[in-house]
Amino acid sequence: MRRERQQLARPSEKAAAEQDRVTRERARQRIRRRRLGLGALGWLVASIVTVFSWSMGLLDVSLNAVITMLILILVVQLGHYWSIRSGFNLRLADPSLTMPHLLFAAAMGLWVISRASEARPVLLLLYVMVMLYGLFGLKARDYLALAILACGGLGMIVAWDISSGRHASGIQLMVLEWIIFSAVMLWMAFIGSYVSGLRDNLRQRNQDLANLGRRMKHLSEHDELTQMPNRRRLIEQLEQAQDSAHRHGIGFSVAMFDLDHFKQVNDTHGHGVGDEVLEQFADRVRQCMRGHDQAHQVDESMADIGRFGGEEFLAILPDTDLAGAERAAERQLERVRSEPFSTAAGPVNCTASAGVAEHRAGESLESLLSRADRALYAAKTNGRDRVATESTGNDAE
Ligand SMILES: Nc1nc2c(ncn2[C@@H]2O[C@H](COP(=O)(O)OP(=O)(O)OP(=O)(O)O)[C@@H](O)[C@H]2O)c(=O)[nH]1
Ligand SMILES: [Mg+2]
Repeated sequence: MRRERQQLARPSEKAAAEQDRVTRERARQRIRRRRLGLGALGWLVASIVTVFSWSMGLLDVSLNAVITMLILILVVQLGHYWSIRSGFNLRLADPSLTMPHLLFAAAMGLWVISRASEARPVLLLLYVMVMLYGLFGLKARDYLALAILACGGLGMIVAWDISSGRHASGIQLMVLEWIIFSAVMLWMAFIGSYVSGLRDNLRQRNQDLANLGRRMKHLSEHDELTQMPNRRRLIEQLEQAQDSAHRHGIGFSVAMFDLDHFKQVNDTHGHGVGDEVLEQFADRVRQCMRGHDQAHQVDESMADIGRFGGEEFLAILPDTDLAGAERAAERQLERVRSEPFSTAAGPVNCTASAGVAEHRAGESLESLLSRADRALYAAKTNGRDRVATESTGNDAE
């Protein structure tokens, strides 16, 4: 029960990353559905033109063949729609299914063109229109392969027409058609590779921007010297702990640490050595908070600790009462005094004091922090290198 409540209070980073991935995948699926709708519109136009050409006697095919073609197109479109809707496409190497879609379009287009006579030049334009669909979805290499396939396919049709004596009167025209079609296809492959380059650049920039955003967020929330959460982040974490206390009844305590006579360390050894002591102090309290299982545990609770100010550190201990917080703080101080800090100026002895306070229901953060601060002051006035609570402070006064 205790663990479950902690999960509620602070969803793990893994779950947040998974949620992020799911949101991104959903957005991609929406784009795929939109592109499928656009493609379906292209198919509709191509089908209407094909049926119209057939009704005018410009296609050498039977009614059954036309109906079969239309049914096939419909089935493929519905299948494509279903695979995106059900998420089946996500199991495939290319979830957008652009290449299979275009291969199908190429097969259909070549078949219609092979059955056309005078209407062939016009129908070739339709073929180009269908190929445009791949411009935004295919990699440059795939697009070039598709263009070569289309040129080769049309070349075979032309060669077959010539060898079989069909359209014998217009051989030059057919060859010219093929050359122009090939030129257009290759030109589109070139444009496709350019667009693909632009897309890659855009993706890379988005990625860089997202990384930069993450880096900025990290910098704005962490202290440069110790890499610990800074005051701003600690305040956010305190607000979360307060919210959790309000909503789920999970109380928390805070422990404020301050190095003793740290000014002397700076004055005696210099600011650089002072920085080294601060860094090592941060490492020690971090390790100490982690406990044995590397899960940031204090007694059974998850703890946050960060640099609250110059040489002042704050630990937030969820689900921990005053006595538990005192014990945790004692352990920290024990670890700090256990051995000197190893610095460029040699070993430096430095202790710390701590003031702890337990959050009271409905209490503001200002009030909680000022109670912890008063307790810290009491620890200092009572001789330093010790833990104090607010009541210790009263005793001292
Ligand atoms: N090296 C270094 N020193 C810092 C940093 N931030 C604050 N300080 C120093 O910390 C010292 C704090 O001094 P005081 O507030 O007088 O406290 P103290 O000497 O630790 O004495 P008590 O806390 O009362 O035991 C000052 O000398 C600050 O310059 C920092 O990032 N690096
Ligand atoms: Mg100090």
